[in-house]
Amino acid sequence: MKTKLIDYVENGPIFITGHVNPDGDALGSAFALKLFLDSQNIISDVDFDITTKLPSNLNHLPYHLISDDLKEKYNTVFVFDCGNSSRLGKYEEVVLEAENIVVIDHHVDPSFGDVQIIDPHAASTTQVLFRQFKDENIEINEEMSNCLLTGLITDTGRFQYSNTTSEVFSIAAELLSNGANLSKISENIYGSIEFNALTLQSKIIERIVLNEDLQFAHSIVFQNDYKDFQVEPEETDFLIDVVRLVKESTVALLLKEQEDGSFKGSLRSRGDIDVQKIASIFGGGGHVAASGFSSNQSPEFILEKIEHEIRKSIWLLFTL
Ligand SMILES: [Mn+2]
Repeated sequence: MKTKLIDYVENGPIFITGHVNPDGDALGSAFALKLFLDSQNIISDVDFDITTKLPSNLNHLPYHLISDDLKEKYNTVFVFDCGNSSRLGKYEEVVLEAENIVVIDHHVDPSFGDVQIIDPHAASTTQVLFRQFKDENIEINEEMSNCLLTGLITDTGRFQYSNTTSEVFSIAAELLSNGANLSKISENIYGSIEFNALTLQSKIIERIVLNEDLQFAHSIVFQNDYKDFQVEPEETDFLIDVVRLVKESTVALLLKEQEDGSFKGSLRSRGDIDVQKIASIFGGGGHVAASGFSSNQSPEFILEKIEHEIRKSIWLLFTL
């Protein structure tokens, strides 16, 4: 089996993508590869299933590289940060029909792909891609470094989560030597929130409920809130971070109502409770400390299910 990216780029046309409504890691890794291929005069298209808009706090990334004219068929596709093909959204078919599917990821055991370059212990997909670039002696220029660093920053919660290893810092150091601008990226992602979004945040704080027995904090955003505060839904990814601040909680949940009335849940854990397990009851997934899911059930039903699962986990931890 070939394990070099460069071995696959001859079989065009090439498509680069990642999970639906991509985050800093999916975007950063996809753009880094696109920039490399561009530098080699290798033609490729990059796009994602974006149901709303790309978030403004990641607009230091080269958004202009997204192709607006896609082909019907691609022979080679590169998929980033996507553990399950259903997470490709509208591009699932295009990807699965390709001759070569190269999956680069840090999710546990992606369920598709002819070639999988994966490390579930890596903090970010950009970390996996960085190693791949190094293995293949690919030069990582300033722009590529900014892209790779973005995934590293967002997926480690700006170098704070437990996945922040010494290797993460070594990679970050090398990206900085290559010209990556840490302070500019951090300021754009975390240091500035639109005033309207900040007032919406105060509403979300007001709605936080703490279940002290279960050490579980949760809050909720409704479609009406987006209208009332004139905030675009894609600008609200940071809201879970304020819910997880509650010191008395080990598990945090933010439910976000979708346009069709269903709910998306973001789960965070800072203890021994595996939120990936909890998300999986609703068919969702992610990582031990951060996961997500979608559900057509009512918030009351979702909360009851989650509380039941937390109670079970606590009981299991106690009896171990
Ligand atoms: Mn990721």
